[in-house]
Amino acid sequence: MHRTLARPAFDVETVRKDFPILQGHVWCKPLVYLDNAATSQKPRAVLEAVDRYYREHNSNVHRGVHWLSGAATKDYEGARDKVRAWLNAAGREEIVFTRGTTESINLVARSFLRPRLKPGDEVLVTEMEHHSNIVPWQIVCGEAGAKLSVVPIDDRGELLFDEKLLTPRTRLFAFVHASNALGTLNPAKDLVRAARARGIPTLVDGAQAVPHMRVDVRDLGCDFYAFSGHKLFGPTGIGVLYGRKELLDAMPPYQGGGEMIRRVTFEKTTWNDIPYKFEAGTPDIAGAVGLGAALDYLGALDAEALHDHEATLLARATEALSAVRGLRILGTARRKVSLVTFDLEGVHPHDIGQILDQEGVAVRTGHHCAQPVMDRFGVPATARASFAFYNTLAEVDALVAALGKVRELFA
Ligand code: C6P
Repeated sequence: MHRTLARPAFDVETVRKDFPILQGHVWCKPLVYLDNAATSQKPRAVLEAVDRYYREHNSNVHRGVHWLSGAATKDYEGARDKVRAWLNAAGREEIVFTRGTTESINLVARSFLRPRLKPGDEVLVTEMEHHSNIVPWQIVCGEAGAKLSVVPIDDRGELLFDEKLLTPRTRLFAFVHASNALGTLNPAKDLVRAARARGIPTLVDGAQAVPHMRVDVRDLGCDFYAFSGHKLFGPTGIGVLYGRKELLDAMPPYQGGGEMIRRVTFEKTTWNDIPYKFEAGTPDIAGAVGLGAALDYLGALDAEALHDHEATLLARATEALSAVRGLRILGTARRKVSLVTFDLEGVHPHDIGQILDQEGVAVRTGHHCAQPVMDRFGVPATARASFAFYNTLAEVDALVAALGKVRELFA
């Protein structure tokens, strides 16, 4: 007789116990936290690592000969090693700590793109970008007399990519890996390949991808990859820019100050090696420690089981929400991360958000910092439920039940 070795089912209730905030209540109702794309909740392992750092190792990095400074430096640089391994980057010097995705993109706009831009040049983005992956390019294009060009999207929220959009004037292709407004998961590897074939560098905004999947930057082949720690179950205030060594080496510093220098005189300053050249001033040491702890925590979970669980949440939410009278889902791409954006006929999204809140259900409403996406779908704002691996099917049902109340109130 054959014995099938089935994987144990993902035990979401056990995992939830790792997240203290999820045990909480709002308005006397159990919290149903469905705003994970804005920021995710933190497991106890992260909270404790940050607390331990401040209690036992707090000091400044790279600067002191004393024991504590050595301990803090080891913690901070250890976190860099963890991020390198997580992303499968070739070297630890390719991992720059920033404040988040937004700062990572601004760094590339200022230090990589700006010096290369000439009048008439183009930067290719997509119609589904977050403002953080539009405005920094727009600013430097404005200074240089260059312009943005845009990959349009279809009614499902999938890219209508045409290689002709990559022209001899394209100096960078910057695109979102997973859309925060629509959930679309873009074929990042194919897009990078198309750009590389023309010698065009790429930046991938990974803010919404990393919480849902393992990303291998060498497999993707991109030149830059940006993400925020706080969406990856780590602390706020810490983010990552991955950049290929040759490019980072050749780039001028982003900000001036301590740490990023080799030698300073009043006549001339020379730069430190990468990544320190891009880390002026005292960094967010505790944030890096917390991010490292988040990666350790995630690494101990079964990635495939998390993925399957999130796919189940997305399927259930999509099906149940589609059945709500007057509800329209924006973003029906064939490959999505686990979030659902919707509007409800006759109800302002802000009202949806407030009524859901009274039921303990936290969703985000507004333009999601993606106004071009709102324009594309002809709406000023939407509501968005975004899931993490610790959400449950019962929470999806709670969302649907709360939307039923919204319907009743606006009948
Ligand atoms: N999106 C959301 O609720 P920061 O703020 O730097 O950590 O991340 C900016 C950012 C960049 N790209 C994408 C795709 C994002 O989703 C975000 C943040 C949040 O959707 C806040 S607007």
